[in-house]
Amino acid sequence: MILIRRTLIACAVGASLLASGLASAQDIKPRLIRFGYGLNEQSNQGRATKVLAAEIEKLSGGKMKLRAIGAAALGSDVQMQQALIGGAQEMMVGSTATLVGITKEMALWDTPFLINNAQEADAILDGPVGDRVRNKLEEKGLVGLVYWENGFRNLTNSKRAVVKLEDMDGIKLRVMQNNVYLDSFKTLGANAVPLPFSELFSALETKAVDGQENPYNTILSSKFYEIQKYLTVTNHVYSPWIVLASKKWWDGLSKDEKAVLMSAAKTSRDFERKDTRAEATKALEDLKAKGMQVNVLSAAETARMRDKLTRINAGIASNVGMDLWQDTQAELARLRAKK
Ligand code: TK8
Repeated sequence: MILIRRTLIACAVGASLLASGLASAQDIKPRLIRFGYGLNEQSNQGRATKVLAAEIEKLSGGKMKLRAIGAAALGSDVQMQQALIGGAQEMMVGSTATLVGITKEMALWDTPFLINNAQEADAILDGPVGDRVRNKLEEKGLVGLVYWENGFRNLTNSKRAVVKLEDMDGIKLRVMQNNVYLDSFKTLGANAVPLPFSELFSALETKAVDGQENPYNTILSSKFYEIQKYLTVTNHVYSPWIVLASKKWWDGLSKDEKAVLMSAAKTSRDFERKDTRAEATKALEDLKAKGMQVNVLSAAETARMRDKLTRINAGIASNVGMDLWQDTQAELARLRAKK
């Protein structure tokens, strides 16, 4: 009898210990953040994601944990955006161009030849113009934290070297899922087809499309050199990425948690831009070494390209709003006059 009693007491004590053990284990269980991205782990996107994860872990003292999932394993940019809006996924990084269907002001970043160099990119994206565009996301269920650099986009294809504009005639060119890109490349004579990035490699490999356009870094990290012979340096647009959070989820975070994420996002941005720029300066040589045939579009042909594409600008301006368009032009003029 005494033995039974002792055992019962021991069990009760054991159970309560277990319960309190569980409770404290729950207290320290980190807040898990599923963070999706489209490129592979070895890319500039993958490297900056690691910095973001480490910074969040450090600043939160291990209370928040980023689970990074690359190579579009959580879906294409567009699919992830929808998952964030619905609250099924917490965070992602992806192209601003695929957000235009949600927030029309994002089309500003698709303006051909809008930004001339890295200094202008930083000043515009991190300044009032960039903030204005970023903040527009909130009413659509997204929070834009910071812009990362995707970079200046260049043209690749498997058909022929593009030396003059006419060489683009009939080239089946994959573009991002975005009307500005679609119109731009149709205007230039290409047969533009919108496709998610996650389907691009196999579309190029099977020759469903002949070409695509992306920064050097991506042509390298996604191994497009294996299936694309020709690279034409066009620098036709500066393309940003944006780090996003689900607003549904964000609204449930504490002030401290939001501050951790914002600060970590800024650290990741500063790293990402430096890292991307360093890689871009070497990437062209790497791509040549991998066997790509590279040509730089001449100044005269670039001028023709610009000229044709100014037709697109009026449409972008009315899409993003005349006010934002004019403020951007004024800000750029101010930056250019400073020099
Ligand atoms: C990766 C994309 C990519 C973009 C594209 O998910 O789609 O061409 O440049 O970086 O966001």
